Amino acid sequence: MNLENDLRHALNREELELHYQPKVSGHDGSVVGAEALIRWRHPRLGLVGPGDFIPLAEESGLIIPMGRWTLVTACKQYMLWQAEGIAPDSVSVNVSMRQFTDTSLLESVRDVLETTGIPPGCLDLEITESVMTGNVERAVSILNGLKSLGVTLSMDDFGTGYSSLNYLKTFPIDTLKIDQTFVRDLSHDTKDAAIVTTIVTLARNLGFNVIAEGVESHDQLAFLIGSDCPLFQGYLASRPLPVDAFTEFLRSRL
Ligand code: G
Ligand code: G
Ligand code: MN
Ligand code: NA
Repeated sequence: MNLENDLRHALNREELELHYQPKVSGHDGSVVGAEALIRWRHPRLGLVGPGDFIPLAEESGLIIPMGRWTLVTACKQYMLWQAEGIAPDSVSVNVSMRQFTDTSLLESVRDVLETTGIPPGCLDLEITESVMTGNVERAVSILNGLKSLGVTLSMDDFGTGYSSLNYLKTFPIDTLKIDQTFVRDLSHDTKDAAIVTTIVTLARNLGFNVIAEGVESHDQLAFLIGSDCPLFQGYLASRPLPVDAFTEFLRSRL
């Protein structure tokens, strides 16, 4: 068995699928967004998570066509939700470092906007702080290029990487996603609580939106709402769901 070889065929054999996790307002439970999370339905191994194949896809370069497939699939799906009148404000797609630095990214995004007709402001790209570790001028220029297409940008896993506040100032991003490691022990760890309130203040003062990840309990949510961070993602609202189940979730929240 050779996983890399299997992965090579996964796209053509239509073994990849996107699950979606809602981004929710803690005030009224309304769904403001959907994050697309890739899964591989392997014929023998069953459902394989991205942690087990994204690194392989990055090494082999397969991440590039796979990333294109993810963009197209998520945007087409968004347009189906829109046609049904149940679309949230946006759909988010994760973009890894290798995809980010690939010269074809801008063209892929431009192309998907054109072919699917998704309003650019309804497509959100999630990047990580690792883009700050390479050539920063180049990173800023890529981000500006994406912004000029009208899509929004989220900084994923914020607080876990090289978060140079200096770079943050020059990055044209829209949203900070507070990493789940800070949220996990929020209710008992005063340091995590301090970090979360500080990130929220930072985001507010810089004019960014902010959302918390990995929210599992009402206690965590209550703290976040009290800290002016009502938007969240996490098992408390829903696990990532296969597309049909997620569509039902959207219908139920209307
Ligand atoms: O729920 P989960 O196991 O799906 O996600 C694990 C990791 O995989 C997260 O860091 C997430 O950002 C990443 N990931 C999920 N889907 C995609 C995708 O379509 N593209 C990329 N590059 N990363 C993804
Ligand atoms: O893209 P990102 O690195 O943020 O990926 C999010 C990861 O977190 C995915 O693997 C997703 O399945 C997982 N996740 C989402 N909500 C929760 C949660 O409430 N608790 C935990 N432990 N993991 C979560
Ligand atoms: Mn993400
Ligand atoms: Na994250």
